Amino acid sequence: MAILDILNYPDPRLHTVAKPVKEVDAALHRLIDDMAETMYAAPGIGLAATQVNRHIQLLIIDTSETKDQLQVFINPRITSKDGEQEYEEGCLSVPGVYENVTRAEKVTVEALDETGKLFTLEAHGLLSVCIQHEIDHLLGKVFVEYLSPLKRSRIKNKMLKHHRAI
Ligand code: QAP
Ligand code: CO
Repeated sequence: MAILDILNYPDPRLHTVAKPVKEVDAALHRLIDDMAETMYAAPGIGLAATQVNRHIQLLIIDTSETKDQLQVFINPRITSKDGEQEYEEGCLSVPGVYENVTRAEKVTVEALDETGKLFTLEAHGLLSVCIQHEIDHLLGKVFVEYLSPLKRSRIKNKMLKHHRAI
């Protein structure tokens, strides 16, 4: 396993639209393992392949307290959304920034698991937010794009300054 580099906002590669996964093979399993190690080390609760500069429709989530319930979503598709909730989101690609975002309360998602088997999941609360946040990454969208232009530009400047300091 290996820890992968995470792209930091405002890296333009975060706006790449991911392509569907064609085959669930050994190379994909290797990427899933590396992404899991990267997410747990951060620590984070969700990571999309886009964030590690791999532009395929793959994301992983673990919202458990015990950090031992990895959920893998390959070629995920939201088939229904319901209600509204506001949640203070963060992102491994925007370190140190936490802002409220309004999203659907409930989502139904269809995806392949790590064995290539199709499953359907109905998610609420944090898991629902996380699924929507990570699917946005696969569409080239970062959560700060839901904020006002002023807030977004402040965050952009903060990130750029931070990088210059390293
Ligand atoms: C997305 O985000 C998410 O700023 C996953 O310094 C977040 O794992 C969905 C993290 C909240 C729903 C609610 C962020 C770690 C992790 C940071 C993450 C940081 C260190 C973010
Ligand atoms: Co994110």
